[in-house]
Amino acid sequence: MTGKQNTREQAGSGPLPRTLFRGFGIHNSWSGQKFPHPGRRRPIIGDVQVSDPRNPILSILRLGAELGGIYELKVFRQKFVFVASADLTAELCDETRFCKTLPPAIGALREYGGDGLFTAYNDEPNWQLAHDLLMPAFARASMQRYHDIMLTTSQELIDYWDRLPEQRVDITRDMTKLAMETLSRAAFSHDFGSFTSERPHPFVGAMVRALETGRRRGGLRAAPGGKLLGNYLTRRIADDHDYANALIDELVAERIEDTSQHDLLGIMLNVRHPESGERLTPLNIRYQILTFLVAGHETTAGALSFALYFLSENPDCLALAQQETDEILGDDPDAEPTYEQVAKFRYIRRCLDESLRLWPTVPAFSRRPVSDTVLGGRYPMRTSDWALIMLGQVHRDPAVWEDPETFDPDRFLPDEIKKRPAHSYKPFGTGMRACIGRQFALHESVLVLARLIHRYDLTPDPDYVLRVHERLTMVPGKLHLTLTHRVPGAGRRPPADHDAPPAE
Ligand code: MNH
Repeated sequence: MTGKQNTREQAGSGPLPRTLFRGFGIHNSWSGQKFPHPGRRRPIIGDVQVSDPRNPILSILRLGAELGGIYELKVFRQKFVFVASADLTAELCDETRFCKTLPPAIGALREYGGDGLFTAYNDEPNWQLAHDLLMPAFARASMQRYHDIMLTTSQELIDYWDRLPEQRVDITRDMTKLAMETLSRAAFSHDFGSFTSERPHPFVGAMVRALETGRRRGGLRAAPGGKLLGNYLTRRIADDHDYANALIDELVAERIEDTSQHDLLGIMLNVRHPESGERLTPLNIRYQILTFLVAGHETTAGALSFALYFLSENPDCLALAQQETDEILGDDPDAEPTYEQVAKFRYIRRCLDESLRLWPTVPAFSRRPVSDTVLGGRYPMRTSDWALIMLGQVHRDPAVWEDPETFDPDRFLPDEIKKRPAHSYKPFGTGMRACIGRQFALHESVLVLARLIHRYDLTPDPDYVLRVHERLTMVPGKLHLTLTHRVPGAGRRPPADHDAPPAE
């Protein structure tokens, strides 16, 4: 956390007992309360050895599996509290009592994201300003324009796949290209040419390195010598940061003269707030561009990749989804869905929802109380205390989800959703700081899935075992699928020789 956050968010006050010595000097001390933690804790360094620094979220999910609805890890003087149960999550999602906070790893991202939408503090004026200015860019009229872009980029993907000599494709790589291209064209009217090169755009690699370093530096803050090491890490990734900034300059430079585009960048550069007349500053615009590049593509790429993985592993679900595309799109494998048709792929949407249940690509978000309170009737929380909601666990809480490891899209039938308690499914976060791009991501994902499975059958490698990678977000690692062209509607049609007279 930066000094700023200390003054903003650590001003704990109120009637809770101060446990002077037990929690003293610990960041996020929860007044010295102890929660279950994994393994044997070492003096001073705490649980640092049990978690894997390269895959922190995956190792926490593994370690936390047996620890119940709330547990902790301590790394030097930094305590992390994790919430894994649906009932505590529902409480933390109550906006009258709790709000978003930036844990150290996200706080460290402010070096790149500044007061951009994702990394802004709740009360920073630029959050409200950018939110008000950019919300219309996600309203229905804008989505219609993005729809056409999504059709074009998905066609480029299809052309690229159809040209390949063998149709065994790297799904995560190609979904990343697709989502990057869609986002950059929709938001910035910029073509990155992702499908004309073998590798995804180097921006992704640069950002992975830069943000990973930020995350590590955030984790180091509470360690002895952490600051020095942090400065070293900062210098090491300076090139990546320069690279990202140059890219952003390029995006902006293209547009200084051209004020005709009403995309996200056009709004940021040219539109004033309807009431206050305020505009975003050039520095804030830079933060927003980076935020949208990062937040807007890998999350969606991961969601698409997991959905394709689950469909390929569940042939019955794939068959039902393909049948739906045949009903809506007909027998032409090149058919493009209209904007209105995208909302009609109900079964495909359920497959996507179910994928995001099992593998939410943004794996966690953080909450803190707006004033001192008690969580779950028994855990006092001061405003300086915060908890990470671990979606991978909440979405498998056996109190809510029957047979939670099974991929079953029908959990998202309207009647089933109604039966579940509120806030038991939160892949897009919650409240005023929930995902601004949710509709964009859902529209893109359903459209792309529909087109792809309408056109292709998907065959996984026979010995593939899902291995999740932590990049900026969670994505399936080394996922290859073999595509075979299908004949849409073939399953429905009577045999080809149905006109022939009976054989006897
Ligand atoms: Mn998105 C916030 C998940 C796609 C832009 N996004 C969030 C949060 C989650 C999330 C969770 C809340 C984090 C928190 O509380 O700290 N987002 C997703 C997922 C997908 C996704 C799972 C795809 C699937 N997000 C997108 C897309 C865009 C986008 C696409 C842009 C076009 N998301 C954002 C922005 C925020 C955000 C911007 C921050 C919003 C705010 O705080 O005002």
